[in-house]
Amino acid sequence: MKIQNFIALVGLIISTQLIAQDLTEIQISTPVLNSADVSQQAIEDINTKNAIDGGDLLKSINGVNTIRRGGHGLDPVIRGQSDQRLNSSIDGAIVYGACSSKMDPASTYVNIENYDSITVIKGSQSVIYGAGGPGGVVRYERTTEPLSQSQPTKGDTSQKSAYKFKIGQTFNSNSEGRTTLGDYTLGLGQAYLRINGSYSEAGNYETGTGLKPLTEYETSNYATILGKRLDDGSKLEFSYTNNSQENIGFAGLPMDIVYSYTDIYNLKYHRVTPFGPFSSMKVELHNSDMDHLMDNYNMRTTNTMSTPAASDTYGWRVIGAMGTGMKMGVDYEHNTRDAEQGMVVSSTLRHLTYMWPGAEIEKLGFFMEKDSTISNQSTMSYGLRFDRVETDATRAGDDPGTDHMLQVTANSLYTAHYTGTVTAGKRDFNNFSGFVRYKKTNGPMSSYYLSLSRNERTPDATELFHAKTSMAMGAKYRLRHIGNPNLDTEKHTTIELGFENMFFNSHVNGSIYLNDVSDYVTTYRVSDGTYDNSVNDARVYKNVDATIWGYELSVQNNISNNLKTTLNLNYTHGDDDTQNRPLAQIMPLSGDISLEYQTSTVNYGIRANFADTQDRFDSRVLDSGRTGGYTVYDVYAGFEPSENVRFTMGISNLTDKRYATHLNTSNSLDSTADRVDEPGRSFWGSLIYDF
Ligand SMILES: [Cu+2]
Repeated sequence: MKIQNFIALVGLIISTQLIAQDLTEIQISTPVLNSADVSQQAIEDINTKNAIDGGDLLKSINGVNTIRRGGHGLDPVIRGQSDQRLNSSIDGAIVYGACSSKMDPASTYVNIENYDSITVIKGSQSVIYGAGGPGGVVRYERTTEPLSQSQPTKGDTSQKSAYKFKIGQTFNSNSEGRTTLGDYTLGLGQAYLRINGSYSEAGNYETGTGLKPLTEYETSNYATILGKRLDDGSKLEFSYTNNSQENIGFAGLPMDIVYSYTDIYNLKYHRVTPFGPFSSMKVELHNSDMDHLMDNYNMRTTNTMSTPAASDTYGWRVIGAMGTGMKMGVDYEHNTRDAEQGMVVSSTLRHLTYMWPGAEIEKLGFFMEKDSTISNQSTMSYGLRFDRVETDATRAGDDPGTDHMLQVTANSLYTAHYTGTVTAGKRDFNNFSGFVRYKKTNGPMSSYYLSLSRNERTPDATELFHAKTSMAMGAKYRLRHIGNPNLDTEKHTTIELGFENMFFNSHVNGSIYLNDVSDYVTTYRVSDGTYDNSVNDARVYKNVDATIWGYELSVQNNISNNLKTTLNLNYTHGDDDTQNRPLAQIMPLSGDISLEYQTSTVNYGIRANFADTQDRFDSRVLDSGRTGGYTVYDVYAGFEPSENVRFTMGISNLTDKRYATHLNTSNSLDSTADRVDEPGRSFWGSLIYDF
């Protein structure tokens, strides 16, 4: 299948009610056409550009925007929520980045050519994918089956030599970026061995004005997957993934990645025969270890800062299916994050603070979810989740040294910037989340749903414990970034209406939501932008009340059998009700409109991507300021000269326009640019050979 179903598939993917229903189906008796196949197609069919990483790929989905800090590591935002407010998993492993400056949100570790499917659930429409995650769920997965099952033409189980092989090469002219990929599966009857890998590198890209911000990167990714379908049809699979990133430039940050080395291990047992009260069940174990080093020595002319960091996570989940449409389970995860702030003081590199002072967050969750059929046309779905969360900062009282007065404990920084004597210690949280959703289907292209949800999230390691110190610069502490160990949990209550219908021959699909948040965790400066108080100039955190509302809308029209248009729109509006100001990092009205022609072997398309001006911003910490609107154009084409060969090419940003999304961070290196601009015009292409 090719582009002809791209629009319909993306429609399926982004339609939260469908995805939520499909995903909660954990019956996995046979590899039938399920949501995994749908999304698997989608990852191949979102080929109207060469995606840099997982975040860049997600931008192809309406309602997902990204924060850009450099050429790599695009940070996805769904409904105004990013980073730890999205529950991101890689092959089921929960991944927390190892960088306290957000160089590596989870999606960064996805070299997309190595994955088969991507699933996005916007908002709180399911409780089985971990604690918190009010913005939604993002899952990257590989789907491997014995070749005897997935490839009947090649996989004669009597033959020992069944295999699949894919190789490919991509290029981008602008950054001189290229990715080489390979994917090999060896079938051994009901067992399989899959090895895949990719290597990517790119130089600094050029913006529409000819500026070349520091955006180069180099990454490699490989994985080994060993699995087997057991005699009863159950599946046992082990996978190991190695991701390596080196010399990643961030024009939008004070430092760059020297290296990030990641190992991810997964063990999965998906049982399809009854066990106790369960008709089927999933048992999964995961572990991820990350080592990260950032500095401003390696790729810049300065040499003052160096921060080693690490993030280690392990966990497991057990989910069982019972009766009709009922799932229940338990999950657990334990994350430890460490970072040490190093700075050259009086020409000696000194360890100033434990910036993530042994930050440990442990979560134990119990959940149940059920889909009930009320009538032929209507279903009621609901879920409940309880999380016991424990947080600690085991090194908050540790003194990193006594050689210099700038060497301080994390506790002394919390105390300097918050009320009273603040000592980070062990805290417990009891979090309750849940949803109820009513869906009515009137026909194949006609339905609506109404949902009400609550999502409770414990603040993350940075929000609670970050301890970055600085000297006073002109009697101000602007560079300090201090977490608040006394933050409360964030409570999101959301009402959402979704609909799908045919209007004037167009397939219209959309959702509108209102999210009322108690104790939203926000970052700010007490000086309120006046910068006249030395201590209050630091970046700190507090809980506020907030309101976020918005919509996603998609309209598809078939002009003829081969010609289609699609309009995607998304809008988010965020208010900090306590401080009576806009929330930071909120994308204005944006979207795209495309015209596509396709047959079974070729496709051509032109697309305009646009965003409105954003006048609502909070420039104290995160926003650069007001952002102008823009429209940029892409053209693309794809060819399948034979069943095994796929060739795509295109030009992105056709008019070489200089622009930046409102979410992009300030450019800290180029004086002529106020923020990290998006790439200018680029010719790109890819050639994939599958045999
Ligand atoms: Cu970093």
